[in-house]
Amino acid sequence: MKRALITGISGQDGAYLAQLLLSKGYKVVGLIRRSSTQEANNTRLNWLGIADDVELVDGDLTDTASLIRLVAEHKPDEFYNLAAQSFVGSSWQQPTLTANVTGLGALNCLEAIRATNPNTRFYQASSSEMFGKIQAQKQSETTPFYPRSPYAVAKLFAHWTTINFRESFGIHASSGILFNHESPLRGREFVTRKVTNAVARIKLGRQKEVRLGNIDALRDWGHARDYVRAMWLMLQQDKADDYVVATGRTVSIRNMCEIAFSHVGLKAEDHIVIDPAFFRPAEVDVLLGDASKAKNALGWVPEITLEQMIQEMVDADLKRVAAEPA
Ligand code: NDP
Ligand code: GDR
Repeated sequence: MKRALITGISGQDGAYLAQLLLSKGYKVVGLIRRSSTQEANNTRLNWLGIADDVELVDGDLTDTASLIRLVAEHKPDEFYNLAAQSFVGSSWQQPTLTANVTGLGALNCLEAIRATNPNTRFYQASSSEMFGKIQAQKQSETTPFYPRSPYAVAKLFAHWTTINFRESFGIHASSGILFNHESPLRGREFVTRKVTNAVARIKLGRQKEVRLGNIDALRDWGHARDYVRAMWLMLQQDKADDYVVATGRTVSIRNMCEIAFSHVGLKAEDHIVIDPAFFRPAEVDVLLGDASKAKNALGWVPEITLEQMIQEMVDADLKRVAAEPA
């Protein structure tokens, strides 16, 4: 039985990745940080019905000793580092925390592997945000980076550290440069889920409008279920490498809103209010990924369209909102 350690298991991707690995017969250990409301750690795992099938262990990405102990104890075949302060907007409010968790956290994981079990294969959750102010119309593994937020700068540190540990110590360390991916398990602060949740609440008469920032930004959106499959495929290769994971289609926030509102027979323009509070100090205007390498080397292609995903998210939010007290 293969063993996997996942940091960030309580997050969107951690939950879907745990589900995928369990379906492949893995023993899954998930790192969670101590909180005064432990049940929050299980929300997404419960949603997928797998909370009882994974082992949750205490630790923190900023506490190298906890990572060393966990790798030494569990000797994972595969280590997926998905934990991060992952909200770009918050990274201007908490840049030092973001650097510590999202940047140095990856180094701490790699140090734990290097010190205790160098044969563990490592996956780093890199991000299309590293392309930032884009230097090519379609971004691939060879496109130069231009980060535009403390989050993206921290991810870039983690990305190059992953490559450096591969080249310096021969660790099987791969980096997935994943473009935006969403699902019904997406946090409500991210724009797709903010919109699908608002659509459900407006449809059910709980609110009238949704306040948004720059709705002209363009994103290449996929489904988290498709994207965790790419993570797993990367660690099954003989050689570690870096891969862009994207759909190759870019859509504005405005158009994404139209897809979401029209699913319940409403018009987006009747309910969107532009609010300067949601504009960012520096914006990433457009992202569009070229995932040819992942297609050719891993045989990975996305299976779920943006329309299918947004409709799934709206339907899930309609159920959740209907179950909440008015
Ligand atoms: P989420 O925000 O849903 O999950 C983040 C996870 O990190 C949570 O489990 C959170 O725990 C955990 N975490 C935060 N700080 C710490 C810490 N100090 N120690 C241990 N765990 C911590 O993110 P996603 O699932 O969407 O993303 C997964 C990874 O992929 C992240 O690294 C993200 O930056 C990256 N990424 C995501 C993309 C996307 O579109 N979703 C695209 C590209 C990259 P808690 O529940 O306690 O807060
Ligand atoms: P992003 O996702 O920053 O791309 O990072 P987010 O959904 O937060 O923003 C996408 C775009 O929408 C614009 N926007 C708004 N965003 C939010 N959150 N709220 C709003 O009200 C709003 N109005 C407009 C933003 O300005 C932006 O242009 C996500 C995260 O998952 C990262 O962890 C990951 O690395 C990248 O995707 C790839």
